Order: sequence, then structure tokens, then C-alpha cells
Amino acid sequence: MATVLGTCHHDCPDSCGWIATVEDGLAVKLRGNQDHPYSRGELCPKVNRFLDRVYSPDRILHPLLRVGPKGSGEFRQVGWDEALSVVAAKLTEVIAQHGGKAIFPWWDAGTQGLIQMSSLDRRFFARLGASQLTGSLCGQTARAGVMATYGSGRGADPIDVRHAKLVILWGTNTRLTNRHLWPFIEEARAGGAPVVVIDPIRTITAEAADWFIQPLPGTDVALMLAIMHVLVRDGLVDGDYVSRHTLGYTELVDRVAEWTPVRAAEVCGLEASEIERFARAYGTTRPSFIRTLIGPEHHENGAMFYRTLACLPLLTGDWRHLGGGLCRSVGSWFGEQVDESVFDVPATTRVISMNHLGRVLVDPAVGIHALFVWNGNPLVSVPNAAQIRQGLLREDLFTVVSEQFLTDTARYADVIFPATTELEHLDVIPAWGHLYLGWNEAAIPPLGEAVPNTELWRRLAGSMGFDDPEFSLDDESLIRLGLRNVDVDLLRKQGWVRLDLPDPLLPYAQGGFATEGGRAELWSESLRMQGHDPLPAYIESAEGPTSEAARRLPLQLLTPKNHPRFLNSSYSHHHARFEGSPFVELDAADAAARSIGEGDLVRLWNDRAELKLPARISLRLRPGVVAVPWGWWGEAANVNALTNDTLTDWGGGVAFWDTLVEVTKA
Ligand SMILES: Nc1nc2c(c(=O)[nH]1)N[C@H]1C(S)=C(S)[C@@H](COP(=O)(O)OP(=O)(O)OC[C@H]3O[C@@H](n4cnc5c(=O)[nH]c(N)nc54)[C@H](O)[C@@H]3O)O[C@H]1N2
Ligand SMILES: Nc1nc2c(c(=O)[nH]1)N[C@H]1C(S)=C(S)[C@@H](COP(=O)(O)OP(=O)(O)OC[C@H]3O[C@@H](n4cnc5c(=O)[nH]c(N)nc54)[C@H](O)[C@@H]3O)O[C@H]1N2
Ligand code: SF4
Ligand SMILES: [Mo]
Repeated sequence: MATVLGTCHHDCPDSCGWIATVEDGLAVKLRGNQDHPYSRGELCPKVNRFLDRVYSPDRILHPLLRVGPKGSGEFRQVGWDEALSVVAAKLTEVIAQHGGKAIFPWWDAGTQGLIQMSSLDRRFFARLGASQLTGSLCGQTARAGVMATYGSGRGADPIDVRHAKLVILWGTNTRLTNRHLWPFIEEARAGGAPVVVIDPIRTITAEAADWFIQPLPGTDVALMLAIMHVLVRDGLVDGDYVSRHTLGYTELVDRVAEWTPVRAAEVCGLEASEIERFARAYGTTRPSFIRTLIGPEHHENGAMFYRTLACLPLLTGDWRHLGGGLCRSVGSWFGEQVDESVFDVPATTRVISMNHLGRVLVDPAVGIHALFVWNGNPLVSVPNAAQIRQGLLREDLFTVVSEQFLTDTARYADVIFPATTELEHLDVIPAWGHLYLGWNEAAIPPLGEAVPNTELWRRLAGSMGFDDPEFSLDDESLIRLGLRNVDVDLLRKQGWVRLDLPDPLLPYAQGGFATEGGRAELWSESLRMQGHDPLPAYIESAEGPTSEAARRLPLQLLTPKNHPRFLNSSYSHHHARFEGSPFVELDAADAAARSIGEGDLVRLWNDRAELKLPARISLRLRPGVVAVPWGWWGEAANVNALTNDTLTDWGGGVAFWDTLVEVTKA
């Protein structure tokens, strides 16, 4: 019996440390590593059952070739050699007929590991002259927003929340999505800090808060402008910090002058008195810690949300204090020591947004003839999914998927390659919810004929005759190539190392922002040059509640993460028995206006698609807002068929929560 240290690879901020117990090559137990300074021995309801996933009878363990119609899920098992030669022949044909750019590699963060997320694939597709993926489903817009103010995406260390005297969870569902941070928040609370949640949905985190503020979705910037209005009006601005470390305060003061709490209250659907009270609490409590994560970026003006939020702790001078400031993903802090750009090959071809998969697959002018998918299930996770399905059905599209399971996307593949799980391969995991780099030793040999993603690219490169030296590097060498000043022996032995950063972090106590002049930019010349408002600005979205489209489709649809046993679109096939089936949640007033009762089957529709789901009358929402939990597989349950694929203002994200719908009784 042996124990092996690893790290959870899931696209989750917590990147928990784990210990696998292995007997005769079989993993018999997986539990949290008590010594991990952040996750402290706990995993979660998803990963507590990870061994069921690894040893599931549904695992894809051999290469498969499609035999039935696209989408039917009918495949035959073939050997690796046959599958590789089919792919190589088809790629050669596509390149000869349409050029390399007709090949589109699509990947996401199904594993967040340094080498298994994206490494050798970059070399492989560059050699093919393939189109390059750009944009992001998750996080890039939030980072770009904060960058517009600070010059980089960096913020506070999440665990410093425990030193706060006021905790503000702004558009993040901590108890569900970032559960290992909650004990640190409870520590702050034990020290007297009230916890405020700002969210259009009364989430489980809102339920646990001391104060819940429920604005209409997409209206937070108006609320932030009103908070700044009160800070200025009531003399609560830290003038010394502002004058030393920021640019554009005078212009900002002019902008917020018109944003009285009364005006913002109308936009946000809140009481002006509540805005006053909250702004005063924020203005008078040091340190105040704002925790946000990803959710609010999924609006058309998602970057502006983060850019404006980043202005708040500048005005209060919260950055001076341990336990103050703004915290979102800390992924940006890993760049100094984990350099994934070593695998980059400069773009010599066109780039295509990952969020426009549907648009490009159905557009003959774009001319995609071969699609590769790994680390993702885009048919379930990307907006406008009905259009993606239409594209995947094209007979003249050759689709290759690397997967552990026969996902909705994999069902449309021509060739499927079997992928290993985190227990079967080596990697290091940079986190985005704490400052510890994790090691993941392979605990067991690959099951069946599954291979790590790195090995897939090596084999494909071999079958195409590419002999670049990188393709002969093993996984440990690839890892070492990407690490800078990391004590790899310690990392391996202990399972984690803290980044080489000051502790406590206090990133901006003395200013030192990553902008050209070192000052944070309340007024941004570079935004102006890109055609955006140089100041924080509330701009309503084209699929917002007072838009033209809202006359016909009056309900705004939110589809956030909702289930403790789901991790994005992973696990829905395993854990649906615990989580039931999807449903439409709506407020009693909206239900009554449509004669909808609890449990009625309803039609949920817009111009993109229609779903039929049971209704739940809910106390969690405001009138005008409906919600459907996301993550289920299957055409009848996939809410992304309805969602909006408009890109965000900047940052390359997508506005799937600016989606208007109507609901009627079926
Ligand atoms: N409506 C709506 N849509 C959303 C969201 C939402 O809140 N609402 N959230 C968005 C966000 S934030 C995200 S991050 C995306 C998530 O998008 P998803 O694509 O759902 O991401 P995951 O479920 O994390 O992982 C996808 C796949 O990666 C595979 N995988 C894991 N490890 C490996 C590996 O080592 N090799 C290979 N080849 N495959 C592997 C898994 O089997 C899984 O099927 O969805 C986005 N879409
Ligand atoms: N259990 C579980 N944990 C997960 C995941 C999972 O699927 N399941 N997914 C992981 C991934 S990939 C990610 S990116 C993170 C995401 O972590 P979070 O960002 O915390 O979660 P989301 O559910 O995407 O969005 C958070 C909240 O934003 C709210 N929101 C929507 N629009 C607005 C708005 O306009 N203003 C405000 N103030 N709030 C708004 C939603 O109602 C939601 O409650 O979670 C990770 N953790
Ligand atoms: S999914 Fe998140 S919370 Fe669960 S074990 Fe993995 S990192 Fe930890
Ligand atoms: Mo995400």
C-alpha cells in the first residue's frame, strides 16, 4: 500500500491538495491532504466520489471511430494506429483542399494543469498552420477589467479576508463555488466583520450573509457609481492615497456627481436608503475586503463591472491595510513562476473566438473543416448551443474529441481519443483561489489505452511526421520547462509550495500599480483609445431589461452554477441522481401573471431556441428575472441553447447572462 500526493485539477478556485491510497496498482481511497494550507484536508461533494469517476464503467478507454450518424453516439473500438492514421489522412486532405486555417483547435480548462491543459498542442497546431483559439469562457474579462484600472489583474490574497472588518461578496457564490474560502470568511466574522452579499439571486451564500443586497442583473456599475458619489459627498475618500497613487480623480468626481443613490436605486431596483447605508458602511469601515470571482463578467459590460469595482478600494485607501482591497482570481500571481508561454508559438494564422464556435461552424465563409476538442464540452458550456449542434452535424466537418466520457460534444465526433484522469498522469496545478502551486503525481497507470493529453499530441505529431525536439520531451521535462525558481523537489515531496511572494501580500500598500506611471487609473487613456468610456460608466446591454428586445421577451435569464455535486458540465451524468433534473425558477408575481403553478411544465423560449422544463416558484429571485441551473447534458436540458453569444465589452468573454426569454405554460 502506498500513498501518493496530488492536486485537484478541476476548473475550480480551490485546487485542493489530495492523497491517494494505492494498493496493487488500484486507487482505493482519495482524501484531502490535511497539510495543505488552504484546503486543509477537505475535498468537496463532487470530488469525494472521484474514484467512482476514475473507475466508472462509462469511461472511454480506447480510441473510437464513428459508425452511426453524427450525434447518434454509435462508435466502434479501433486500435491507436488505425485512429491516428485516419486523423492524419484527413488532416492532410483538409490542408491540401482548404489550407491549415480550416483546422480549429478548441480547448478549455477541463484540467487546469500546466502541461495537460495546453502545452504541446500549441506546437502541433502551429505546425499544421491551424486557426488559433482566442477569448475565454471564464475569467479573462474579469482580469481585463481590473487591468484597465491597475495595469495588471493582480489583487489581494484571498485568505487575507480573515483580517477584514467588513466582508463584501460581490457577485460570487462562495459557499458553492469557492467553499474552502468560507472558513476564512467565518474567521473574519468571528472577529466582528459583517458579511454582505450582492447578487441578483438569493444564493446559499446570500442565505448565510448578514446583509443581502439584490440588484437587478447587470446594473451593479450604477450601484458602484452611487457608492463613490457618497464617498465623495461625505468626505470619506482617503485623499492622501488617491493623490499619491491614482490618476483622474477630478474627472471621476465629475462623473459620480450625477450618480446619486436615488438615481442608482432606480436603475438597480433597490431602495436609495439601502444604497446610502451600504455606502456609508463601506466608507467608514477599514479594512473592507471585496471578494468577487467570475460570475458578473458574463454580461455585455462585464469588463466595466470589474474596472469600476477596482476603483472602490482606491478611494477608501483600503489597499493600505491587511484585510482590505479587492480580490478576484489570483491566477495572475502565478505568471512569474509558472510560465506557460514557453509553449507558445506566435500566431501566424487567424484567431477565432472560442465563444463563437456556433457562428464559425455554420458559416461557410469561415470554412472550418476539422475541429479538435479537448478539456471541454462546448456543446453544453458555450452559448448559442443550438447553433453549435447545427454546425457539428455538418457532414463536411471532421471532428476529433479527446475525452474521458461520451459527452454531448463527443457524441458528434468522427474520432474519439481516450483521455486519462488526474490520477493517471503527472502535472502541476497553478491555482486561481490561493497562492499555492500544487504537484500532482500519477497515482496509478493509465486505464485501458487512455493517454494524457501531452501523449496524444506526441502521437499525432509522430503520425504527421513532425520531428520538432519538443515532441520528444517527457512530461516531467515539460513541467520543468514551464517552472521558474520553483523548488521542484520540495513541491514534489510536500505536494504544494507557496509562491515566492511577500507574506502578507499587501500588493498596493505603497501604490506600485503595473500601469506605465505606477498609478491606478480612475481615468484610462488606453480605454479611451480603444473606443470605451475612459471613466467608470453604466451602460445598459442590448439584451437588458429596458432594451428594445425586452418588450417582446420580458424576462432576464440567469444560468449560474447551482449544484454542489456538479462541476460545470462534468458530473451531470454521474450525479444527476442526487441533483434531480433542471427546472425554471421564477418569482411568484411572474408566475401568477402567466397562470403558472408550481411544477407546471413551461415553455422557455427566445429567438435562439426553446426548452420545456418544470416551473418552480421561487423566493430567490426578483420579478423579471428567471433562472435555470446549468450543467446537464442532453438537448432537452441544455440551457445554453438559449443564451446570448455577444462578446463582452473587452476581454474576449461572452455575455451569456444577458439573455432575454419569455415563459409560457406548455
Ligand atoms: N449557461 C452557463 N454556461 C456556462 C457557465 C455558466 O455558469 N452558465 N459557466 C462557464 C464557465 S465559467 C466555464 S469555466 C465553462 C466550463 O465548461 P465545461 O466545458 O463544462 O468544463 P468542465 O466541466 O470543467 O470540463 C469539460 C470536460 O473536460 C474533460 N477533461 C477533464 N480532464 C481532462 C483531460 O485531462 N483530458 C481531456 N482530454 N479531457 C479532460 C472532462 O471530462 C469534461 O467533460 O462553462 C461556461 N458555460
Ligand atoms: N460546485 C461548483 N463549484 C464551482 C463550479 C461549479 O460548476 N460547481 N464552477 C467553477 C467555475 S468554472 C467558476 S468560473 C467559478 C465561478 O464562481 P462564481 O463567480 O462565484 O460563480 P457563478 O455562479 O459563475 O457567479 C456568481 C454569482 O454571480 C451572480 N450574478 C450574475 N449576474 C450578476 C450581476 O449582474 N451582478 C452581481 N452582483 N451578481 C451577478 C450569479 O447570480 C451568481 O450567484 O466556480 C467554480 N466552482
Ligand atoms: S472541485 Fe474544487 S473544491 Fe472540489 S476538490 Fe476540486 S478543487 Fe477542491
Ligand atoms: Mo469558469
